Amino acid sequence: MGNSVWRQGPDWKERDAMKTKLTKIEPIGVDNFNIMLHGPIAAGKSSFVDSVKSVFVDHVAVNVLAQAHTDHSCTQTYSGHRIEYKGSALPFVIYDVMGMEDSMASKGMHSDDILNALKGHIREGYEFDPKEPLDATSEWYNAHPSKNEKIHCLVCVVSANNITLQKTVAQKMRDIRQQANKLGIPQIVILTMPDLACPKVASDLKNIFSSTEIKTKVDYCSNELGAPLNCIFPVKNYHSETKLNDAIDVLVLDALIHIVQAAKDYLWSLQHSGKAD
Ligand SMILES: Nc1nc2c(ncn2[C@@H]2O[C@H](COP(=O)(O)OP(=O)(O)OP(=O)(O)O)[C@@H](O)[C@H]2O)c(=O)[nH]1
Ligand SMILES: [Mg+2]
Repeated sequence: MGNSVWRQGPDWKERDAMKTKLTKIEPIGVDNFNIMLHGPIAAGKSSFVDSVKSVFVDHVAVNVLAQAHTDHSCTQTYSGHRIEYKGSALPFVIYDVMGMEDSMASKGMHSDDILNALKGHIREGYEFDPKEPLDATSEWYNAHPSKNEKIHCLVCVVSANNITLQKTVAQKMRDIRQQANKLGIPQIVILTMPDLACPKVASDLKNIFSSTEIKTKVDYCSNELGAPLNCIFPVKNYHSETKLNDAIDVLVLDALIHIVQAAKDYLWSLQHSGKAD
């Protein structure tokens, strides 16, 4: 393992400034930035929502959403998570979905539902049915979503520990990526569980940008998903910690700032291309 850095990461002392920055990024033409997470099962999607909550509530939000490892998706319901900070709601809502699995027919989320959700067709509270996507005649189907109900940034969550994606899952993720590209929706990749992928990172998270193991995983992710390297952010979620940790917070905030900024750029271009409804 060399000591040279593969990315100039965020400043580890900037936690509070980064939090303030996030409160000040204003949505353009909508009430909130709508962010949607997707990815394989047990990749750390719900843990990321919990980690973001923890950073802002100033204590570790214990296992509100995340579940211990299983072979099927624990998140079943489509729900948006809103976070309060200093008496006001933060300007983003994070939508958590069911994980994707190899055998689409059995347990995982249907790709069509990810597209339905991206376009704002799925109402919050909907229980995903892995056997079939939401039908347009269902009461849960929103046929005419407003721009406030559409997704403004899609975040793909992948575990660095279990990165070798099943071929069908990787293909599904590339398909979704293409569809989102067609809609012009920006995409960010979050690489979770870096602590399980590199002992040097497990002992000190601040080694993350000099870890060759993590760099290899970031490269793999980029190739496999077709995502540019500068759209991939390693994040360590809160999972066993009982106290906040500056380095965990800074990585979570760094990823979140890029997600929200990508959403803002997208909304700006919608407004300036006359496509905003
Ligand atoms: N060591 C470590 N464990 C993590 C990390 N992120 C998540 N986990 C653990 O991984 C497991 C799965 O996390 P979840 O957040 O439930 O994953 P998910 O993607 O929401 O899973 P589904 O909803 O079932 O698709 C939990 O036991 C988490 O505590 C991380 O960065 N490091
Ligand atoms: Mg989940």
